[in-house]
Order: sequence, then structure tokens, then C-alpha cells
Amino acid sequence: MSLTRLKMLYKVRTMDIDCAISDSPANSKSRQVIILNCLDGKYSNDIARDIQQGMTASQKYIPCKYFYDALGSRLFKKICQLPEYYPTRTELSILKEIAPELMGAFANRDLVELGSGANLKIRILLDAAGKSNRSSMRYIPMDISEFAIAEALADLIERYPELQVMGVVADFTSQLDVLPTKRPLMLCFLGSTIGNMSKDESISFLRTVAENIKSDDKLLIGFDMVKPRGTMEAAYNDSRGITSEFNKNILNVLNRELNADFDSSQFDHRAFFNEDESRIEMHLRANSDILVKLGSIRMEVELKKGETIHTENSRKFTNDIIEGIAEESGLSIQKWYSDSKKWFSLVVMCPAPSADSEML
Ligand code: AVJ
Repeated sequence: MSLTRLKMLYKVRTMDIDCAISDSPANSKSRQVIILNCLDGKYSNDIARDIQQGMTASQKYIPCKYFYDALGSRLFKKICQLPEYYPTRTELSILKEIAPELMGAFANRDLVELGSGANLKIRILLDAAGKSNRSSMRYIPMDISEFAIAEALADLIERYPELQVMGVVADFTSQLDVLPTKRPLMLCFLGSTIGNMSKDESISFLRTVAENIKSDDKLLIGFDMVKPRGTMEAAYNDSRGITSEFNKNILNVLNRELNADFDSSQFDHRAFFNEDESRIEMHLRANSDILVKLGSIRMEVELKKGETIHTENSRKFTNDIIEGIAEESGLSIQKWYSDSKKWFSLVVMCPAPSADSEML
């Protein structure tokens, strides 16, 4: 379904943030869905700069956030259902167990999801909340893709007519300050998306989370754990080749967004566990010498046969790494949940009490 059609069917309106703030009292009475657009065209400037940087680095790279156009998002949903891709299934099973505890007393709170994925996970939480909590709470997905938000919300308001929702189109790595602050929040950062960030990036991101949430707010965050190499590598080298298609699709995104002329058949999918860095790396490896033109940024890129473009890191965590990250970010760990094989962890964090307040 197209975005326009979705919007017509479900009365989704997109507006910029100033307009929405002055409008909001009236909106809460109607069933109209509001999506705040906070991106401001800054995002499209970023792609030019990001690719310029990535293609001139000695190890070429493309930031993995550019995977998720409409096709990329659809391919990722397919990946989540692959037999080899254990993270989604494992996280879901933990979430089912703990949802009643997390959501039992969620009246008058806001449930924020950073990166709107398939609704499967959020539906587990909303089901566990029950109708009476749902009718006073609000669900707020935050994502750079307006389409992903519209699609997710259209489905949810149909399933839960009593639920209030508000979409926020924004880059959650830099725009957490646009979140509402009036009611207690639980931020969900699921799927081990944090694994895409470097150690420093994740700490500075979690620091801004700690700074932007109040003492009674919570962060629910998913971590994919270190496990036998074969299991991890199979998850990124599935037998149906969906992950390969997903990886190569990032080139189509550049072709479209930057008027480039990548031919994805000249690249091979590579994914392996880098033990020193404790991460799965995905690359696109040139299978011949290649010259690519990126029209919009007036750039030519040369790749030698065998050279790679690094497209993703997916870090795998240990308890010690997670504890270290929390401590360095000013967050304290409230609860820790895992599956029986310890393949995945869901951790509840809250702002660590500052030195001042401890002395009171
Ligand atoms: C969405 C970042 C969690 O790293 O496992 C899946 C993305 N890449 N297969 C991951 C992904 C290749 C996924 N995350």
C-alpha cells in the first residue's frame, strides 16, 4: 500500500512539530492519527555527507541506517522470520514472559519505541497492558521512515481502538529532545539495534537517553549476546540469500538518492564474526575492478577487485560489556532478563542517581 493511500484510509496527518503542538488539544478527542515530522530535510543532506565520507575512507563504508528504504524494511522483516535468524525469535520469547510485569501498571504513561519495526513486539507489550491501561496510555513510535510509522500505526489503531498514538519522524540518535516529557515514559530500544553502534556511539547515545529521561522513566533495551560463532554467522548468511539481497539493496538506495550507478551484481555478500571487536561485520565485496559514478555529489569511486564496502556492524554483547556500557552512560540496571541459552538479553535501565542526590 502506498503512503498516500495509507494516510487516506486511516486519516493519518503529517505535520511539523510547531503546528502539532498548537493543535494537540483538539486532536486527542478525534481518532485522527498525528505523525510529527521533525526531520526537516536535514536527513537528505546527511546522506550526501555520509557517503562522501564513507567512500573516501581507506576502508570504504556506508552507514547501515541507509538499508531501510521500503524494500530494505520489507527484506529485514523477512530476515526476522528466517530459521537462521535467532535474535527476533529469542527476544520475542523473553518479551512474552516479562510483558505482564512490565506493562501491568502502565496507566497514564507513554510507551516510546525507538525505531518502529514490525508490530509484533509492541503488540506483546500492548496485549499485556490490558484494555484499561491501554485506554489511558500512549504509544509513540520514533523512526526516520514516515512510511514505517504510518504502516505500524494504521495496524495498531485498528487492533486497539482505545489506544492513543502519536508518530514521530526523527533520527533518534540525535533528536531525543523532541519526545514528550509530561508523563512517565518507557523507551523501548529493541532488536539489539544498539549493536549497530560502536562502543563510543552507544555510550554517547545512552548518555543522551540518560539526560533526556526523568528519574521514574525507564529504558528497555535488547542485546544480542556472544554465542558459538557458527550460530552467529549462519544468522547473517541465510540459505535463502535474503540477507545478501538486503545487503545489496543499500546500493539501490544510493543509486536512487544520489543518482549513482552501482551494479549490485558486481558485488558479493560477506558476513563474518570479528572476534577482536566482538561483532558480526557485513561487507559488499567487489568481484571485479569497478568504477562508480555518484551523480548528485559529483564523485567517482574506484574499487579494486576484492575490495569491500563495509555496510554493517552488529555487536554481540557479554554481561560485562553491558554493565560497562550502563555505568559509563549514567544508567543503572534495574532488571535483567534472558532466555535459557543466554542468547539474548532484555535489560531495564533507569537514570543512575547522581552523586548529589545520593548525599541527600
Ligand atoms: C536490526 C541491527 C538488529 O544487526 O542483526 C539483520 C540488522 N543485518 N541481518 C542485526 C541485520 C543483517 C539487525 N539489526
